[in-house]
Amino acid sequence: MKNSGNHSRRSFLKKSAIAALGIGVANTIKLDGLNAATITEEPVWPGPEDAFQLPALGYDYAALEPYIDATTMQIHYSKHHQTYVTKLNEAIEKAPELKGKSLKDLIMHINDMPEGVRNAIRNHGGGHWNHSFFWKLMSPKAKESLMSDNLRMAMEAKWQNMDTLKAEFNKAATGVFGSGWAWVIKDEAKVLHIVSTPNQDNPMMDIAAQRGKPIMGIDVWEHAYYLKHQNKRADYINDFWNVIDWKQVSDWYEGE
Ligand code: MN3
Repeated sequence: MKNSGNHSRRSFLKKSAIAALGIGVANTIKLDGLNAATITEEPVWPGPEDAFQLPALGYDYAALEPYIDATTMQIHYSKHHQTYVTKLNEAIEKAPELKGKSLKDLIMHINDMPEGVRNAIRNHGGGHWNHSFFWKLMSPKAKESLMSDNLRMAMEAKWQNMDTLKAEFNKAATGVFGSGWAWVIKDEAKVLHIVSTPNQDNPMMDIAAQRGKPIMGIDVWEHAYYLKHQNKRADYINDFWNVIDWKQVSDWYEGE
């Protein structure tokens, strides 16, 4: 799950710091607090049990190479996604009546959110949901993953074949102006559609232009690809097709 190289480096730095400061075992708890801010690269969430947390990535940062590079994965997951989680929790601290609600429940009811935190829930709640979905959608074993018969039939009913789906999806993803996402969603009749959303909006949100449940999607914020692909978003989108876990997409399609 974690990048083992970085983990070893962190362990080494931590031990070095302990040695350098001459701090014994009895004081390591205090030092751990210091580490969380200064040395640890992995996210640390010190909040209460019911706070939102960064989900496990499920694979190594380098696992999606050469399509998505390890540095992008590390920064995207441990910095960008963590920031959405932290800021979502900060918003909920300001509106404690929201505590205990599921992330899905929050983002499906943006219009009902207290005005003071509405934008924060929209941006950071959306960011948390979207990225949690994105990490699960991608897999180092993508090439062995198969689409279910039902998903294939739904896909062919809409686009006739994969090539057409790919062309339409790529057009939507390339066409997002600025930061946002392109998605394949299913509506209540399980019919598929391609949509895009700005910023961290999500098609399940009550504010979305076309609503539905995502079964596939791509983050086209520059932070998702700039280190490797620079300004060539289309190249990133093409690479992305190599890391889609079709078994996972099928499970989302078959599910409620
Ligand atoms: Mn992102």
